[in-house]
Amino acid sequence: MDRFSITSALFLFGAVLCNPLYASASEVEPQGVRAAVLKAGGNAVRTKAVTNQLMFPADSSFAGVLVVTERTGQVLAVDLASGERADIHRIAPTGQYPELGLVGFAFYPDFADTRRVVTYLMTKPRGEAAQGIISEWVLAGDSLADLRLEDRRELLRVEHPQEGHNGGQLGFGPDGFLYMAFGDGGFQQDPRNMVQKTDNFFGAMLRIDPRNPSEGRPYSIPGDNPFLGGGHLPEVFAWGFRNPWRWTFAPDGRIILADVGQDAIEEVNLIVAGGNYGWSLKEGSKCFRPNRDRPGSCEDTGLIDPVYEYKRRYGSAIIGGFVYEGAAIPSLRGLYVFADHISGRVFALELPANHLGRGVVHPIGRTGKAITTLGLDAEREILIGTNGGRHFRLVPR
Ligand SMILES: [Ca+2]
Repeated sequence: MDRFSITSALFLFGAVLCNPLYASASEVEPQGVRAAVLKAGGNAVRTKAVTNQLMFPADSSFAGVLVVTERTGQVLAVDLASGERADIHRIAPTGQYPELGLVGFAFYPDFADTRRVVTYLMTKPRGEAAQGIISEWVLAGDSLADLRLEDRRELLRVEHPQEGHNGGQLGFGPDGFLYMAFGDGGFQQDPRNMVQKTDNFFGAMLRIDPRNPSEGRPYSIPGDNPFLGGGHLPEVFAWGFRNPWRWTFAPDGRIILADVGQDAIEEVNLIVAGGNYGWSLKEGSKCFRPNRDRPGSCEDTGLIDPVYEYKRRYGSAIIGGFVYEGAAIPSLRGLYVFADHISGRVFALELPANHLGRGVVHPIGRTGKAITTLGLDAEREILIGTNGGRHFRLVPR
């Protein structure tokens, strides 16, 4: 499977809403020693088809309503109780490349008072360069049928040399600041070496304060961002990523970021302020292109390796997930659940004490599905989105 094909699958989340009837539930077959332990503990898992209690890739719900975004630029709201759904917004066609589309959505922490949300749109208007646009909106309306995005305020616009590897997740941290992570902008090899240059946002996680515009920007730079004194752009919080396809805040506030590899290694990283996570000098813990900038060497001083990485035997495109906080599968509590798009495997990771440690993975099993994203329902149970729009919940066997 071509590595770009993952991206064609990443934006089909909303299709589930148009196809509420699904095939029967599909079993996850536990593999590996720990999976047997999980099973022995009475907590073996399987996947159960769900209809439309979904939120991909939105991070939050409000008043029982979930928001779903699609690659077509459509934003939908779904009433969890009734299954009723409504269009909130539809952005103009975004272009043909499969990684384009509405790839991120997040509620402000004070959404209940302000009704504000943010979106990340990747688009390529005809005759123009591809561009990533971060916008703030007000979600107006009182009933499902009335909901609509309005009063757009543009926070950030980044022109891309190519259309791929855009990341997509947006989220507010426990500190109230807005975080976002971009990929290297494509295509393979990071051909312009954009990530290790410090004059752009490619391959970087940003941290901004959109509530307080300042210095001519529609946002301000938090006073403790790591590069205020130089070394990178002041918005940058961490860098060195290839294509961070989904990251999350752990319950303890740590940032867990899954970075899709190119040739050999998929990785899970614990993000620290100012950290350089290596691409494309390294792919995972291995030197990838040691000679581009430093001929004859594999100098990787200061680069942070993943806390967990896996090779092609186990999959070819990581799908980041969440630390499990649900109640249905007690043995997964506190573990970071993630998946692989190509192999269909689902894993649970015991995170190490810090970003320099190594996690211990427990294979949960193979789903036989082309997993495109993971989500949470209102009870913080794990949802699995798959190519073609089918979605499943991870449940006890
Ligand atoms: Ca890395």
